[in-house]
Amino acid sequence: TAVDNAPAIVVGSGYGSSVAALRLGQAGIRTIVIEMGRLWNTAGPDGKVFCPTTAPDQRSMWFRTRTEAPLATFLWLDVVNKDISRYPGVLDRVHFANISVFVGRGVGGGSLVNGGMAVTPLKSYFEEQFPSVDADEMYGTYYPRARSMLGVNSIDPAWFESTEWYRYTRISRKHAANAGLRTTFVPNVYDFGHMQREAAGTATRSALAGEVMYGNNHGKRSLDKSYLAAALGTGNVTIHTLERVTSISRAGDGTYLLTAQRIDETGAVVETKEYNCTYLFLGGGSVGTTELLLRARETGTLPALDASVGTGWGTNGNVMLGRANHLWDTVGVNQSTMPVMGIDDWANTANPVFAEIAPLPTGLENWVSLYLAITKNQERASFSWSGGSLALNWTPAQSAVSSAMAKKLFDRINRANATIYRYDLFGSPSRAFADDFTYHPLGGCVLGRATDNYGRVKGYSKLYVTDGSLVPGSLGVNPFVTITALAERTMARVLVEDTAP
Ligand code: FAE
Repeated sequence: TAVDNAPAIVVGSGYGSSVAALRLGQAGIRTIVIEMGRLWNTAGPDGKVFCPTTAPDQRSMWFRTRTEAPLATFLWLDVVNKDISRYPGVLDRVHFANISVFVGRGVGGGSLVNGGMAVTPLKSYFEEQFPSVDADEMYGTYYPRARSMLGVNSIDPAWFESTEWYRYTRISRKHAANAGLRTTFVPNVYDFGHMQREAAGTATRSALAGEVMYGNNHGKRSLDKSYLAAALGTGNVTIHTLERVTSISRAGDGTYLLTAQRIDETGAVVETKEYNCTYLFLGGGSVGTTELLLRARETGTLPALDASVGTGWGTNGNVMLGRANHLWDTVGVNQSTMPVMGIDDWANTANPVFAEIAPLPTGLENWVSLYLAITKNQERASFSWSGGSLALNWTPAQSAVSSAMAKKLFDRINRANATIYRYDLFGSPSRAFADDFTYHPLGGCVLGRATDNYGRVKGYSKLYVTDGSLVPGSLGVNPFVTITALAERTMARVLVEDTAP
């Protein structure tokens, strides 16, 4: 087979990889981005790029015959999930023994499917998690750079107070206030100007049409519209899609050799490709990057990788739950899918929780207040490579730590409002807390342990990690702004120190 050469290769096209691709391209370095998902830019037979959330089709999920939405049921009826045909759809749910991980697949990675919440963590907690990183430099330079490149904006507070589309958020705010809890606005990359035009009927609805997890057809500034568009604009970056990197090794001259499998839309491998590069940037996400490195260490293709590769993994303490409201506390038929507010009880050292007020746009009044709680869960797990596949030793007891913390907070809210939990949302009866999945997989190649302080992988030169696997399992808030800012910091350093002729 022919070998495709480039000075730099970037694996994946999520946050970490998109930053790497843009900064390499701007530095005049020819770069190939290899992404296992498809490019989401062509409309299907219905005239839309992404399928509707309420009527998911093959575009919704990565090679499934049935969708696997986080909310499995409603009133215990199996009304949420639908049969679909196998196709490289945009959302994947990666199953491990006791936890599953939701990830985006396609050019733009998680930015295609996520809720767009663009939150900068508390500086004090960032310092706790990243003691070796200069926090002043992060908060003075790299966070602002990331936010501006990502197109972060905030909802107009006056519109928020008046629009029917955020009634569900205002109800949850009231219930939190009744328990003496503080709420805070969270910024987003969804264009709130567009959203207001959706509400006014002058723009095509996306956030106001229930779209989020299976992609937004309008309004959201996903990476393909920000970093990756700019990367392609340099003229130095090429993106190869539907190609999955399966192995990495090192040639005698110190360059890297990659094997990638190109698949068609049925998932069949149609070509095995070889790539060769001098600089290799891994941005496959916490699971994707850790899998590649662990496999390389365990199968002996990169034997000098550090023993800590595969360790330090956490869920960012994610738990989802719903509360049942009183009949007079309607959340509204109309709900925007983009969350804009969180209950901030992180300063409560006995039980730190940051809980996002999430939508449940079922198209009818459901009296549900839904939340994604981010808890300060200190539990960590490790990946292993055995029998040709990736395993993760996260246990149900480790998830129970998150649920217990969420329960403490929401018991307070329920007491203050004389309300109860909803038990019908997550599959099996009487389950109030969904702690068996995470949207925020973090760690596996932790900064300063598996890599140096800038994401340079220990044991090898010119090999870098730029994604969520650098974060040691917890951030306290949604992770993508931090992943982006850390990648900016890595690229600023690497392009000065490592690529000089
Ligand atoms: P990621 O964005 O996952 O990108 C990795 C890319 O690499 C993917 O496109 C993969 O297909 C590709 N890839 C992996 N392995 C390979 C391989 N071997 N060969 C080729 N390609 C490969 O990584 N975060 C927030 O901050 N705010 C939110 O509101 C938010 N909401 C979320 C909602 C949902 C439903 C989900 C699933 C996640 C959400 N997140 C949110 C998390 C956020 O999307 C996630 O932290 C980032 O996307 C992680 O960025 P990475 O660069 O690490």
